[in-house]
Amino acid sequence: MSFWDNEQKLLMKALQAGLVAAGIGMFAVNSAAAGPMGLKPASPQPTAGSLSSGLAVQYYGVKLDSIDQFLEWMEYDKGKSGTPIPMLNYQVGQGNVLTTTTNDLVGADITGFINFETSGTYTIMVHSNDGVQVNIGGVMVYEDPEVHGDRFSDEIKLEISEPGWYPVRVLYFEKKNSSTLELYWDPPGSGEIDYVPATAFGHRGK
Ligand SMILES: [Ca+2]
Repeated sequence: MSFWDNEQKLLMKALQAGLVAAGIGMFAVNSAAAGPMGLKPASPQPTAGSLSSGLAVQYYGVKLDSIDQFLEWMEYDKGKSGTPIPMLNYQVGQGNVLTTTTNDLVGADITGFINFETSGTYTIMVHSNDGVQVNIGGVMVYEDPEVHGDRFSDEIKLEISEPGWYPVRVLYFEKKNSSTLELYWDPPGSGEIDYVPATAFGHRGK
């Protein structure tokens, strides 16, 4: 499904709610969910050269139905360190999950930093299959926590008042069949939504 399909879905929702008839357009619907979320930059900020590229990942071989189950599972299983994830652009059908060599029954605890280079409003969107929870700057900005087919989030507005590196943690699992994990953004003034590029991610360690 494309970004524009999702826009159409939002419009349909708005029509069903009678908002368009009342003269309140799609932008009003989208921004209704926005607002300051209090995202906090990493403190202290990682020094230049101290970060490796991509995001670190810890993998778990487990059959999961929800992010809550995953969190419980991680209390008893330390998982295995995986190959770092360069960027979140995985829509692989029946293929291997993220940087694993397996195509089903994977939990992934993905951690590192994301760089917001300028202040302003960043619009992000998440595309997932199966469950996902996205935390940025210590705030859970999105979750779609149970088993589902490819599905987009709505547009999520992040108000960044202080440019810099923000901690990011994405909890994700793939139960069976196809898998997808994508993160898009539209930085301030760009006017285009695209993958968050690899240059915007970093993590400590190798
Ligand atoms: Ca799946």
